[in-house]
Amino acid sequence: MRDVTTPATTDWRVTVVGEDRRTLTAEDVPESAWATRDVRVECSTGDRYDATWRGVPVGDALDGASPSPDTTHLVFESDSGYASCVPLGDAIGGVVAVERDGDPLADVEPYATRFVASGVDGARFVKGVTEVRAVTLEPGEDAEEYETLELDSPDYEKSEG
Ligand SMILES: Nc1nc2c(c(=O)[nH]1)N[C@H]1C(S)=C(S)[C@@H](COP(=O)(O)O)O[C@H]1N2
Ligand SMILES: [Mo]
Repeated sequence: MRDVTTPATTDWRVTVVGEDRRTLTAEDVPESAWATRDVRVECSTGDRYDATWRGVPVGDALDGASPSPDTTHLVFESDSGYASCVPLGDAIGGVVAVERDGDPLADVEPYATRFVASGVDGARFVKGVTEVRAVTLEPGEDAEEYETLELDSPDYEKSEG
């Protein structure tokens, strides 16, 4: 399905919300701005696999949206409503992946984007990420209140793991 005028990766769009709001698209993020991460996907059921992911570094994506210096967590939200809330320090080294093991996600999965980061459990690797939001939690505030890990679209039925 590729031709010479269309880049390998299918259409995707992710809005990053800090003090500013910035939308990243497949068209305006060049591959030269991508990074590669080897990240294990591990479910609480014990299923796991290792993969090499390429995509937009979370830190770079965030920088463009002028996050508050008080930011403590990032909320990753999918178009299905599934959402995870990850401590900034864990999320910042991750990527909004658009490729896994050399394949555009959109070619092999029903979603085109996915958050992954080392040291974060697989349940928080939101598939079909459409929004990344910087939030500031008060001390003692529960990150899980910002999450919707159960609500799932059947479109995202796991193909493995
Ligand atoms: N949007 C969305 N993302 C999701 C899920 C989901 O149901 N919906 N399941 C999560 C869970 S519980 C796990 S363990 C991993 C599974 O990823 P895999 O399909 O690559 O094994 O995706 C996570 N990301
Ligand atoms: Mo899971």
